[in-house]
Amino acid sequence: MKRTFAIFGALAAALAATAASAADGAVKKVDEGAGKITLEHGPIKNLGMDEPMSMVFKAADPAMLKTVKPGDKVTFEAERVNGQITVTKIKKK
Ligand SMILES: [Cu+2]
Repeated sequence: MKRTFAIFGALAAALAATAASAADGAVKKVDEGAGKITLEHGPIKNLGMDEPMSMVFKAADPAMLKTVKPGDKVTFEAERVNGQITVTKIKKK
């Protein structure tokens, strides 16, 4: 029983460490056909990106690409999903 709790605690700590944190960005390009979005973004701590850059992200849900357009300033969350850097949440500022 004690062992079960120790494993659960370690798992909770691991999940907390990889939890997505919100990042700021600007939409450069939206490719609905490919389900991808290009964002110019600030630091994304959970992905180890400390420098601002412009890059392509996969959209977790293609529907989210209809909510933003090039030029929009956004806040978003991104995570590595099956090896692909994926936007899991995006919101126009
Ligand atoms: Cu990046």
